[in-house]
Amino acid sequence: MEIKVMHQVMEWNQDVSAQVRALLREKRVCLINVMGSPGTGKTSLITSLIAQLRNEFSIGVIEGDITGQIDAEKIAALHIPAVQLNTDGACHIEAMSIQNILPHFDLDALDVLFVENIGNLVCPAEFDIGENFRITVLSIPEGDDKVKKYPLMFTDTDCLVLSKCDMLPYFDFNTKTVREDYRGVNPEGPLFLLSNRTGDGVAELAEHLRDRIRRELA
Ligand SMILES: Nc1nc2c(ncn2[C@@H]2O[C@H](COP(=O)(O)OP(=O)(O)OP(=O)(O)O)[C@@H](O)[C@H]2O)c(=O)[nH]1
Ligand SMILES: [Mg+2]
Repeated sequence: MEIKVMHQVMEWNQDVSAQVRALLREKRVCLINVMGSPGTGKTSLITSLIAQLRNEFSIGVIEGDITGQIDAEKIAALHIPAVQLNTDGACHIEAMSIQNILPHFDLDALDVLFVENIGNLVCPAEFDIGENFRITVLSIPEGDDKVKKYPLMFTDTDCLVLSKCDMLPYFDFNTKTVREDYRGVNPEGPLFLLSNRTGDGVAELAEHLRDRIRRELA
């Protein structure tokens, strides 16, 4: 399987997120920026959501990683258009990279473009990539203190997903603590508890996204 691999341009000097947003608005494409730690379950979540949403929306994925094309291969195996972005060391994706990659998708045919950001709870939250909305993923094994320790990732997001909830019996993870901390920094933000393994909670998140995507595309 041939995967298109692009590289992040580092000598940028301008924020082009507004241009990305304008183009996607014109093309009626909803960009969803998926952020969270390495291994938190971002690719698994995108895969779960593709299964739920692909009947209604035409979906594409940009897979961000420091190097390699493992995640783009996983998405392409689902017969979903996927481009791998390698940042070659950078800890976040920049709007300029999205702008460079967009011509590799048939934007006229696309409704939803997921971007899996680099696994990192800090830097991705600081960079607007032209997204319509953001999903922050936090998995149970990471611990329930992360909202307090990395607030920006939970403040500057439109939705918090607690993933790997099938692991709750094995970790001292207090969902009430996370819920309260999240309320404190993001009073309006919805929170979803789900498992990509068992499928619990995935339909509820998909329903929420369906509504949001329809509104963005209207
Ligand atoms: N038990 C359990 N494991 C999960 C769940 N979601 C993902 N995993 C596992 O967690 C590991 C990492 O999942 P990925 O989806 O690759 O995580 P990621 O955030 O995309 O990782 P990077 O791209 O490396 O940052 C894999 O072994 C998954 O099978 C879940 O809901 N429950
Ligand atoms: Mg991944």
